[in-house]
Amino acid sequence: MNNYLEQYKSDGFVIINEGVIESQTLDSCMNQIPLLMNNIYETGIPPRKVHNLGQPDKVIKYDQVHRSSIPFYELIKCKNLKIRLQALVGSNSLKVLATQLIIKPPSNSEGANIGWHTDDSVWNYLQGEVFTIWVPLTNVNEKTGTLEYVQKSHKDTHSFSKDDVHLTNMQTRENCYSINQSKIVKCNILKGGFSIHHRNSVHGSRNNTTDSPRVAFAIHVMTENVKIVPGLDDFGLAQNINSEIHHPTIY
Ligand SMILES: O=C(O)CCC(=O)C(=O)O
Repeated sequence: MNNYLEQYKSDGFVIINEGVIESQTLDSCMNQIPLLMNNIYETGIPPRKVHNLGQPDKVIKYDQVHRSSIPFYELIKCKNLKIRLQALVGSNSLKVLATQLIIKPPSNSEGANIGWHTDDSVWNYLQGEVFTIWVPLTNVNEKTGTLEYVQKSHKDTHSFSKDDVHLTNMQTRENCYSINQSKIVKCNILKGGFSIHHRNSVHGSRNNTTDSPRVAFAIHVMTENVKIVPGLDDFGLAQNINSEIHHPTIY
């Protein structure tokens, strides 16, 4: 087993702080943001949902941005990422389930952070190997409101609610869930690196105290070892599973 995989299995996440994704690929995505903010979608397909657009003190989020904007699709398909993921994950295949573009403005307001949650709390319709690749488009550190993980929390049982987990607030969640502060690991990642987290790993991110927006692209992926639970809303997954626009293949 490779070291990164061992770390992922032990901690519930792994941080690859190496220049895997080329700057040009990340910059092309950053250059799309003004277009997206003006509802201009290169492919003609709108994102599934846009949250908080026009609200400067809140996290702005675009769901399924990869089908609206070509550079995000190209990032998913980038060769270096594919090679690293193939070596690290070791599955026969890896496909995109969903993506999110998360833009966190510099602000100390309550709506400008992301409360503790697990991705699992919205994946009740899926059993098996689904996880998240978190790609910051710029350098991230504590000041930018980077992603924070609770080490080994994937081994615990959680009861996070199913509301839009990426838009809940950190302060409220800290009151509801007791987090072991000594287990928190903050992602300090230079541009080109990324992290991977388990579906049951607790994570969240605080306010951005810099002068520029913190931008990250979350790619939720599934291996061949995944099953759709019958009888639940699967958000069109079964119907579109073979569509490269909706669910691109990484390898
Ligand atoms: O970008 C963030 O701060 C949160 C990301 C997240 O929750 C996720 O990728 O699952």
